[in-house]
Amino acid sequence: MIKNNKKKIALVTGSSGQDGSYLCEFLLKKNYKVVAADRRSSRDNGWRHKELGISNKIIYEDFDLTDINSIILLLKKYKFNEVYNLAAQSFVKSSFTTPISTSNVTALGPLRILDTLKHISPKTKFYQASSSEMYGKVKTKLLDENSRFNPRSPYAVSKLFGHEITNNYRESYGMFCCSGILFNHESPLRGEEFVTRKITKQLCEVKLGIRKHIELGNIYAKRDWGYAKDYVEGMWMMLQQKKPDDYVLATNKVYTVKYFINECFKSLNMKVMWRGKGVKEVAINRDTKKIIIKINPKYYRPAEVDYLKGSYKKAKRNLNWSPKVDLKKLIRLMIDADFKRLK
Ligand code: NAP
Ligand code: G4F
Repeated sequence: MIKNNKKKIALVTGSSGQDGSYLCEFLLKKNYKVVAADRRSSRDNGWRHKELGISNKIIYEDFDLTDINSIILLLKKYKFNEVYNLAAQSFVKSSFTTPISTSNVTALGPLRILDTLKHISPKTKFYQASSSEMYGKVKTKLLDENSRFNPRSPYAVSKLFGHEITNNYRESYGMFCCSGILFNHESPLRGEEFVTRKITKQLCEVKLGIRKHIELGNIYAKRDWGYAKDYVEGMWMMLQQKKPDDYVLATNKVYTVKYFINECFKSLNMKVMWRGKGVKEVAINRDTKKIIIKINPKYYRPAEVDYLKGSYKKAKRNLNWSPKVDLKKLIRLMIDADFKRLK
């Protein structure tokens, strides 16, 4: 078993994703030895790690959250101080078309790690990436650690299982397990299928004349959007506390997708007018008179989460965590990065 007496060793699952990449970067800065566990992918070429310049500082291990032996081997090979379980089928829309594989990864995945840790390394601290999607159809305007969960997608149901089983291992076996109930967080490293990055990238393409228009779904959904880099620091803070607990990380602010789009227009210096309603709603470029945003019902979901706004009061009180980047600044960061890549 590989130990390291000087440096702490952390395992990051889902390290190729948005949060995994920033978390690896953050832990390296904290002088951790970082083991990144990812499955072989024909799509991802490690672009995020390359952009952050961290590829040669990380130990990469082959791993799949559905493959119990890959988890056992990994947890036998290293004596981890901390395990961050960020791997998931994380795209809500896809969970409706692939509910069984989503549950296998997103619900049973954390259980596979927890149960293996219980047998092999029960003192290792464990972080589970829980989600504000678990609240689903909300009854209260401001959501916190005590609000009721009412999940609306196979993804959210799976995350709720992961959340509850993490609590169960903490209570039953005294393991140091924390769940971060994270509200939406975005960045220049966000996947292009998620609405914010889809908008920033595709609007930059429209601005540069590479694309004619964008097609979107429900632009009246409201989200609490923060900056991913702030949120990975919060994950680490949770595992540095004396006692394990669950925390909401959020910004306490809520905006519609349409508001996000309008802020992007401002940021890109584009003058636009909105016309029509429902599936006929469009955004028209005032100068060219061309339609640049259309609604396409194919982006609607069988069940929608209309509203999510979180309170980070407990994280502020216990961790001294608060979000540093507001929506305007976040949009600036995303648009600047997309422009730079496209040029
Ligand atoms: P992401 O960019 O989609 O990354 C997900 C990661 O999971 C990718 O590295 C992916 O690898 C990996 N993965 C998927 N299936 C796997 C499997 N079977 N075995 C091993 N790895 C697998 O997601 P993110 O935005 O960074 O989010 C990180 C975590 O936080 C996720 O669990 C997500 O559900 C949760 N979360 C995110 C937010 C948010 O707003 N970003 C909010 C709340 C919770 P591939 O590249 O091979 O697909
Ligand atoms: O960007 P989204 O796909 O994110 P969603 O569904 O809120 O999920 C994200 O945040 C969760 C935390 O609350 C995470 F757990 C999860 O892993 C993921 O990171 O969609 C945001 C909203 C939705 O209401 C969606 O219906 O935007 C709406 N939307 C409108 N048009 C669209 C589109 N979403 C996408 N992806 N693409 C569209 O064209």
